[in-house]
Amino acid sequence: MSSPFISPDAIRSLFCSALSSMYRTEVPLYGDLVQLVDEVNAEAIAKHDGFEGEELKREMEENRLKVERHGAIRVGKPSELHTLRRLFALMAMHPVNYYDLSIAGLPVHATAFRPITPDSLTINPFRVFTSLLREDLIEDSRVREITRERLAQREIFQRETVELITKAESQGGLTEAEAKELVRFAMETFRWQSDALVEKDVYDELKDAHSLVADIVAFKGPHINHLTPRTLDIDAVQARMPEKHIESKHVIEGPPNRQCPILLRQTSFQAVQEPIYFPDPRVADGKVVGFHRARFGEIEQRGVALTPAGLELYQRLMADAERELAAVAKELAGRPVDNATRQGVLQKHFQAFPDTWEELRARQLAYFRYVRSTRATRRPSMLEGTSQPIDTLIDQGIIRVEPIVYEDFLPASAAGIFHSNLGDLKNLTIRQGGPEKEAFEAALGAKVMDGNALYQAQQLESMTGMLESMRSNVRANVGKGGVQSVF
Ligand code: OOG
Ligand code: NI
Repeated sequence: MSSPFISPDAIRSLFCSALSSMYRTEVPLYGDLVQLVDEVNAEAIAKHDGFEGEELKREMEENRLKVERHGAIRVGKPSELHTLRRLFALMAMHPVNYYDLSIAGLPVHATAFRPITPDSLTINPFRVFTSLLREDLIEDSRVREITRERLAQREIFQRETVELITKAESQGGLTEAEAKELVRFAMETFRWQSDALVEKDVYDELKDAHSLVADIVAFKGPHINHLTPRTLDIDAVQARMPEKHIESKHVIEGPPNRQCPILLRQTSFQAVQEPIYFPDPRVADGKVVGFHRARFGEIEQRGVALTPAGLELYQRLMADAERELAAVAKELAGRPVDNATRQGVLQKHFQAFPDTWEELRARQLAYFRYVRSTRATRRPSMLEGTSQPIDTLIDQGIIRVEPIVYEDFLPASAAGIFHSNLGDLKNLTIRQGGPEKEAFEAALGAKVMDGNALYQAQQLESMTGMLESMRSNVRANVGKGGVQSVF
């Protein structure tokens, strides 16, 4: 009998699409960005027509690109993170990697909920970067007290959301109707709520301590603060923003432009200023107006996932480049280094990072998927009697190698993105704390997975899967031509 439940992948797609529609109406900038990204992606794909195989732009990728988004939210207390983990699990999204943002002066730590299997990622690679406030890093004891007290009172989930999560866990899934209900109620948690949880003077006090604390504690819900489409050419999108009257403000985070994109390049745009209403019993309608900046636009370009050796090289070159950029900034006497200068310095340092797929693979700097090429399917006799190294089979076009996309985030870029959108951080003092991964996992109610281990497993599985399929191909031909050896 077929299952009465819809697949977690389908629930994720419903959720992501509902969120995207909601965000489009809430933040018009998002709709404009998506339109521009779609245009640039279509052009990039057209330009690379016929160059299949090695490129990241496989056909599958093109399908996934149209829906690919990542969002971000910030929650205040452990129980909120815990319920989010249960909610996302129903959509086959699991916590991958631990991000300690205290090193960047931010009183939060984070993970990203995302699909983890290649099939799931192909269907819809939706991810949510999720931060949890670290009360222990708030310097001011009064602000810490307010934070604790206000967060204790708030409930960011609808009763129905929690009931449906519990139901799904006990019955092993959700019917399509139940899944739609879940998505509808869950949207309430993610949407913008302009009625603040706290009074104006409390908001001001929180904001004075740290605008991130105000953004997390002063509201009734953890409004999704951006929803990012993925582009194939971030430089082109950046260059064409003025055409669409979108103000591009910040430098591109991450590595420079390359023939073979690596990791993640991102750029974000100044958050919109929005009215918020504080409760105030002294005025006639019980509310006073104020303003808050929380929601912003962002785009990203994803490249190949790097091995630990590749990451080490990346970090070393980035550190060298940042040192040079710091010297440039000094000469500018406080004026920010512009994007062109930054990219030039990065390009120079990244000459030392191999930029062909062959070399990245040979030096084991990046992860690849090994697939049997269609040539091998059509000409099984090519495999008979062979005992050849994998590199020869790749050279002969029998095995095709494809880069594995980096599905995670970069701590330094994430920190930069927080900073560029929090406005002026008047008083950026937080306690020095160091990572608290165990406390984070205790709140989550699960261990965070290791992104690197996932890429490694994916590479290995593709290799064993491919070898197995070649063996059975050879076996099928025994008797037709006589096979002496199988690898
Ligand atoms: C999250 C910032 C991190 C990214 O793309 O690195 C992020 C936030 O501002 O809440 O989304
Ligand atoms: Ni982001």
